[in-house]
Amino acid sequence: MKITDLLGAGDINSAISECKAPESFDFKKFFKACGLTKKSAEEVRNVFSVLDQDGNGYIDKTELKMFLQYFSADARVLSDKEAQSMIFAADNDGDGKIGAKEFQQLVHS
Ligand SMILES: [Ca+2]
Ligand SMILES: [Ca+2]
Repeated sequence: MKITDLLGAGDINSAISECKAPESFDFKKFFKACGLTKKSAEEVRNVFSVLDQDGNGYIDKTELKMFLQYFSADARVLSDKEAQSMIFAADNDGDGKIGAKEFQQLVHS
């Protein structure tokens, strides 16, 4: 499944263009701009499975740094700080990774 099967291409583009500047990534704004917050739990889970590139059930920091590129191939890489802040917000069980349920809770929080 591709991300564009799940979210509108126009919404993705505007979400990405809002965080072009270094250190400007705000996951709450991004989820809203790309339309993810309006999706059902199941749809959010499908997006999660795209973001979990190696399919191990978690989005880790390495995968998270590539986060924007899963939405658009020419988007920038997130900084350690940006990736870490999203993990910090999502990681309820403290394992340092984002699980499917944690991701869904983060999107719908
Ligand atoms: Ca993974
Ligand atoms: Ca976790």
